[in-house]
Amino acid sequence: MRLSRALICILLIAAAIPAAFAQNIVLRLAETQPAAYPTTYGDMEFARLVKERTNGRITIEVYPGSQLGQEKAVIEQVQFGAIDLTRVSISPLSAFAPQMDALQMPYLYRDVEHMWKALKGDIGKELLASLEPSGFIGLGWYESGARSFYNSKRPVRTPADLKGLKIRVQESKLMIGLVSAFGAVATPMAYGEVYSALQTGVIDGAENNWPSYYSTSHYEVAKYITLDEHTRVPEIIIASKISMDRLSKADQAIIKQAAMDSIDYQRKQWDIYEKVSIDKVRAAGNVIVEIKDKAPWAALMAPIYAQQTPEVQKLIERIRAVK
Ligand code: GTR
Repeated sequence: MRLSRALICILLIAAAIPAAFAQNIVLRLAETQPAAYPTTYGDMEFARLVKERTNGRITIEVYPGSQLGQEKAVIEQVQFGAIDLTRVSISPLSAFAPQMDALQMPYLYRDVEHMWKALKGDIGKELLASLEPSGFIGLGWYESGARSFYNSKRPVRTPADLKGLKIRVQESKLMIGLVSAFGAVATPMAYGEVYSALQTGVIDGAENNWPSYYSTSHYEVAKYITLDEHTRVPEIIIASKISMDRLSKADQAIIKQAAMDSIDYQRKQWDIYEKVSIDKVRAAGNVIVEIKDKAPWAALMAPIYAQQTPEVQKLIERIRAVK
């Protein structure tokens, strides 16, 4: 029996379809920030690069706005493979990987470039790799500016003005210690609950970077912001080791490289959004207290440094030595 050419073509295509489908992979990425936010823009760029470099075979679906849960719960799910990827702050991640605390020490970096030199150099590479025994594959870092205090009660000009204020912190031991060392009452709470807690007076204030202060509308209910810039807390993209182990080595490499290649894009988006946030908050008439001399603030952080494990102390020394 001779098959016509057309029939052969149809048979070949039909045979290829299941194979192509079988190869298609969809990975879910959880993002706590809204769709219009620089970390989410970074996630989208990461997803775009993966799609392009696998000719559409791997799709990363980005779920912004905490659709897949609040950060701590998401990290747990990534650990046991229920969520494939997430972009989180290293603050909550440090509960799962305490060495990460080295990166969020108060008044550690001389400036933003110092932080990026550490992240892009050996220290950053080692810290990404150090996550594997905890069930994560560290893929890359994103910018998150500097964090400062804001509250609904009064202008804070000195650390003494923070005394007794109930300040929300991320679910991080280091952050609880830090805020307590300033004399405030640290209240750990998920990000998504902070707005109503401020509004109802359950807490007096919180601390975050400009884009978060603005995009969450916290600035509308906590009018006093003090630019003490106590920490720079990098954001991180992590994958579930369980999810990554299911992929070929070649696909793992594409994903790792794409995450790294999305960093510069995210940093640019960060700068743009940070400026917009500052302008919007100024225009709203908020009270912005500048801190010229941060030395008295930094001095209060000595006990936090003293409490760190030898492993974190060593990392801190190495970060400080980065020129
Ligand atoms: C933001 C960060 C979020 C979240 C939040 C918080 O700056 O982008 O991932 O950690 O802070 O304070 O909970």
